[in-house]
Amino acid sequence: MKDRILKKIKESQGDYVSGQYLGRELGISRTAVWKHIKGLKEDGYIIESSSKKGYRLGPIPDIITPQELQEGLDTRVIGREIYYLPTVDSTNNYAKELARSGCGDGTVIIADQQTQGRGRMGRSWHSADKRGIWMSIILRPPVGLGDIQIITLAASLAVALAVDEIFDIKVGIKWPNDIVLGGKKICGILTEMSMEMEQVDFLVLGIGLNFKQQGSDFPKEIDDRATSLGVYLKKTYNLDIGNIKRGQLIRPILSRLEDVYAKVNKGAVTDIIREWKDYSITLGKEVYVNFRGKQYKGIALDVDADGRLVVECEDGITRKILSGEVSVRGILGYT
Ligand code: BTX
Repeated sequence: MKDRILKKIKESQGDYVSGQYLGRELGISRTAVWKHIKGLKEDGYIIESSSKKGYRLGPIPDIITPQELQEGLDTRVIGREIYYLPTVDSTNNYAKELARSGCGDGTVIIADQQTQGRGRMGRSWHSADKRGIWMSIILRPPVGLGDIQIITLAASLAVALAVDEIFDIKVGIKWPNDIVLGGKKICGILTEMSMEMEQVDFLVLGIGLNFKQQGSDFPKEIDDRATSLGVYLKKTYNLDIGNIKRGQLIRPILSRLEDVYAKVNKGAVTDIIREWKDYSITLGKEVYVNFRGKQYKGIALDVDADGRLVVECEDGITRKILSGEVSVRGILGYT
């Protein structure tokens, strides 16, 4: 009912709508209307109330509820179901629970804040309140285990394409899926999966994208390696993104994700790799890689059809790395 009231007061485009009219249209009492309006205000909407004229919606704030995100979302699978949480330990944890209880392909879990955001290999991910995009997408791909790495690459490609579309800037992707601007990380992706009888049951793509943080919002330990879109755009183009809502970037990310996910499911893996390479800042660079417990220095030559990084190591052997740590020369020395 709250959603229907919101829709009605949005439709009036800044004019007052009386409680009586809303009650009549929706078949509820004026007191019930008032209660739902109170709920909408608690969600963060600015609604002016006048005893004579009724209710009027103010400018829409930076809210990431399903109602806001789904308005204008052009996807068929990704984000058709969205769970919003003001705060959560980790959207990936929440997503895994939800996936086990049987939710659909493309379900999105999004939070304003994470108290225990997770990175890869047990590391933590700093997720300040309303400053970034902290979301997880549950996928149930009909593909085999071998294509999981491609989906991970495809996810970073989707973020890169969306950032390009909205801000007209070209990010770099450090293999497999760190997104970098000006040598610093703006986005990390944590892919987790559950197998059943040797089949992929579900996959959780956790995307953490620094959006509106100021430089001082990052803890000391990471401020030499982390930045946000806001800091980068201000510094490079003197562009202030204070008024841009997270939803304006979340929707294109979900749309581009739907495109690349469809391509993976169709088997169009070479298209994904080709597009991914266009953003790569790893290929052609000197890298350090960990391979079966040992560290090697070499040159990153290519990404193969399985999404593995092909590295020509100093000992003359070419190794194919499926996952793990890669340090690239030129990103803060080696990062
Ligand atoms: P990662 O292991 O590549 O990166 C983690 C490392 O990055 C940390 O050890 C720290 O040095 C640095 N770091 C921590 N926070 C930030 C930040 N906000 N910006 C830049 N650098 C940072 C990358 O892991 C994968 C991160 C995925 C995060 C998403 S958020 C939604 C979902 N839920 C969840 O718990 N994780 C994912």
